[in-house]
Parts: sequence; C-alpha cells; structure tokens
Amino acid sequence: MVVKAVCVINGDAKGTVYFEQEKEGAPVKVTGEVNGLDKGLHGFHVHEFGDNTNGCMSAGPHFNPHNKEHGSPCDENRHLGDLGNIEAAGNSATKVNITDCQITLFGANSIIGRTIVVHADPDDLGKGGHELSKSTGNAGARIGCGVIGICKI
Ligand SMILES: [Cu+2]
Ligand SMILES: [Zn+2]
Repeated sequence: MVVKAVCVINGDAKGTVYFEQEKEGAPVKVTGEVNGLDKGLHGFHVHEFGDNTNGCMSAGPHFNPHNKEHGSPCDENRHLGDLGNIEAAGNSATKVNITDCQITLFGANSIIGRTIVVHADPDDLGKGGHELSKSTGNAGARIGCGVIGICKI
C-alpha cells in the first residue's frame, strides 16, 4: 500500500515537499521545491518533533531513534533524519529530488508528524571537523520548517 505525505515549509525559506513510499521497506522519494534560499548548499533534515510552537526551534534535534552520529545520507552511521543538502542555484526555486532508503512512512519510526528543517548553511555531513559536525553537520540557523502530514493517495 503506497503512502504519501506532504510538508509545507514556512519561514525565510518557503516551499512544498512531497514524500512517497510504495510499500514498507521501499525507498522514499522526496520531491518538491523550496524558494528563498541563497545560492549554495543548505542542510535538509527531518527533526524529531512535529512541534513548531516556538518556530523551527521546538522541532528538536535531528530524528535519531537509533542513537547514531550525524552523517551523510549514504552513511550507515547517520541520524535517520539526515537527508544531506539541497542545492540552490541562486534566483530560481530550488528543486528537491531525493531518494532515501532509511527514512520511512510506516511504523514506529515513521517521519509523519515530524518536522522538515531547511538550514542557512551547508551540512558538512559529519566530516567538517567542527564541534557540531557529529551532531548537526554545523548547518547553521533554521530558516524554514514545516510538519510532515499524511496526504491523499
Ligand atoms: Cu536540521
Ligand atoms: Zn543529523
């Protein structure tokens, strides 16, 4: 059974991102676009809580149910929510087109009800040597966010 979800991102960065998973265990396709980003890479993560009562800050840390270190989407040792970066070209909308094999829309570790956060700076994917590299990728301020919700198939 296919599951689809959607996230409306608000803040200095605004956009809409869709999630689609054909069945439990299948990769999740993440597509959409984000506006208002400066040229370059911007960290793009699922954060733990679907709580935006204090803006993007109340979304908590990166979603990390397996107690791993921050990493790249390709790493085995990564937070579940680590989706890497999206790359803005400058003046046009930034396309999001990610296929991820770790996030899921099924079960206890579903990302539905959690928050997508877009950051001001590049995610160094855990390899930057900064004190924050292994926790946040040193991706800087949270410039846009939104809660992931179930959408019509
Ligand atoms: Cu983040
Ligand atoms: Zn992380």
